[in-house]
Amino acid sequence: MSHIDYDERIPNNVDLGHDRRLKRALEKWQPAYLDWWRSVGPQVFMDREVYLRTAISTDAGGWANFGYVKMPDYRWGIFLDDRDDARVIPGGDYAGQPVWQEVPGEHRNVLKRIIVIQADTEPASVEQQRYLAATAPSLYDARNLLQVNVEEGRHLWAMVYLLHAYFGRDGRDEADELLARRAGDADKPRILDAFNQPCTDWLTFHCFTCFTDRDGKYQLGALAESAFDPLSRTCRFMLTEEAHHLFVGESGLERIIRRSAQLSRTAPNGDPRAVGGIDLPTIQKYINYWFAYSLDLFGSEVSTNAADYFASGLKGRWRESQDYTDHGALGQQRTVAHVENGALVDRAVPLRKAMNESLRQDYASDCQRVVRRWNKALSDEGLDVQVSLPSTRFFRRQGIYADHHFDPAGELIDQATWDAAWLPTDSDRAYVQSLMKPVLEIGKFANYIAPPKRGIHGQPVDFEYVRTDG
Ligand code: BYC
Ligand code: FE
Ligand code: FE
Repeated sequence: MSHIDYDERIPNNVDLGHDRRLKRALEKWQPAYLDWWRSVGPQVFMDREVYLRTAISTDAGGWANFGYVKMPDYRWGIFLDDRDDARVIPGGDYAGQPVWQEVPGEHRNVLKRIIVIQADTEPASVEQQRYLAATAPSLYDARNLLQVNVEEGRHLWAMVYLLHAYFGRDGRDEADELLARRAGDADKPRILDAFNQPCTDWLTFHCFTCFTDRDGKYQLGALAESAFDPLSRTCRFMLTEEAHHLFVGESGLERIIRRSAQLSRTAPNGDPRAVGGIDLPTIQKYINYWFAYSLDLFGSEVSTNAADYFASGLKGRWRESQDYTDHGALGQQRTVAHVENGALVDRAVPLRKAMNESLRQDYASDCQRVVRRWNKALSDEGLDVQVSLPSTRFFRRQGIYADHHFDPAGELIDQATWDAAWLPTDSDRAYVQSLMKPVLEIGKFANYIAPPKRGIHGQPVDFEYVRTDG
C-alpha cells in the first residue's frame, strides 16, 4: 500500500487506476493545476534543474528520493499514510467507535468547509512566494524555497483528492475555485488573512515558514485526529513533509539572527545596518507581526464552531490519541482572559468551546522552544540581548482581543499608547527590501544571513543546488 505508482499520469498510492471516474476527473483538473503553477507559481528558475526530493513511498524514514528536477516536471501526486483497520475515532461524542471511510451526510458540509480552508492555504503560500527566488541569498536558500513550493503544491493535490473522491460535484467545483482565488487579490482573495499578506523579502519568508507553516503543523495535527479516516491519513503524510518547511524557517531566522549578532560586533556604533545586515530590533518587529498573524489562524478563543468540530469528531486536539485519556472533554473548563469594562478578567469557558485556544497555546509553546534556540545562538555569538514572542493578545485581528489594543507584554492599553513601531514600519520594510539582491554563485551567501551549518541530504553547503548553466 505504501508503494507509490509512478507509472500513472498522477502518481498515487490510492489505487487510482481502479476508479476510472475519479481518475478521469483528476486528470481533467491536472492541466488546470499546471496552468495555475506556470502563471502564479515560482516565476524564477521555472525551467532550471533544481535538487529536489520527491516522495517514493510513505514508509517512515525511507520516503524521499533526491535528484535534479525541472519544476514543471515535478511529479505531484496523491500519497496517504497506510490504513489501520483497527483505528477508532480519537475524540468527541463518538470516541472509540470505528473511524469513517465515507463522509456521513450530517457532517458533509462542515467537513467540506474544513478541507477547503486547509486546501486554500497551500496554493496561497505558493502565490505569496512566487518572486522570492529572484532575490535568493544563495542557491541553497533558493532550493529550499522551491522545495517548500512544490510540496505546498502537493498539499493542494492531497486536499483536492479528498474533494474529488468524497464530495462529488460540489467537491469538484470547490477544487476549481481553489485555482481561481489569489493571494492578496482585492476581488478574489484567499480565505484566511495571513495568506493575503505580501511575502517579498527573505526575512518575511523565514518568519512565514517558521510561524505560518507551523500553524499548518498544528492544524494538520488536529485533522490527523479526525474521525474521517482518509483525511487523517493524508494529513499524517503531509506532516512528514511539513517538518522540512519548519526547519527552513527556524534555521533561516537563526542564520539571520546569528549574522546580525556577528555584524553588530564589527559594525561602527554596533549597528548591523551600517554594514548591510539586519538589526535585532527590526527582526523582532517581523517576529511580532508574523507570530500575531499566525495566531489569528487558530480562530476565536471561544468558538462554537470549534466545539462542534470536536464533538462530531471532525478535529481532535493536538496528539488527542496519545496524550489524553478523557476523550470527551465534557464537564471541564479552560480559563480565558476576557476584556470587560476596560479590564482583563479571567473567565471559565467550557473546554470544548476553547479548543481553538488549546491548540493555539500548544502552538505558542512550540514557538517558545524555537525562540529559546535563537537566543542560544545569540549568546553563542557573545550577545546578551534576546528576541522574544509577544503576548498571544498582541496585534490580533481575529478572536476576542481583536477590538482592543495590547502591548507586546499583553497589557490592555488605549489607542494612544499603541506604538506602531512594535511592528515593521514602512522604512523598516524599505530597508529590508533594499538588501534583497540575489547571490547565485555556488557556495556564496548574502551578507545579512549566515551560511547553514550543513547542506541538504548530506551534500556540501557549496553544492550546486540549482543548476546555474540553464
Ligand atoms: N482569517 O469560530 P471562529 C497551512 C473566520 S495553515 C480570516 O473564530 P473557527 C499552511 C472563520 O473561517 C493551516 N477569517 O473560527 C501554512 C469563520 O468564518 P465563517 C490551515 C478567519 O471556525 C503555510 C469566522 O472567522 N488549516 O496549512 O473555530 C503554508 C469565525 O470563526 C480567520 C486550517 O485552518 C482568519 N485568520 O476556526 C501553507 C484548518 N480565523 O465560517 C499551508 C481548517 C477565523 O463564519 N480550518 N476566521 O464564514 C479550521 O479548522 C477553522 O476554519 C479555523 C477557524 C481554525 C481556521
Ligand atoms: Fe502545506
Ligand atoms: Fe508547509
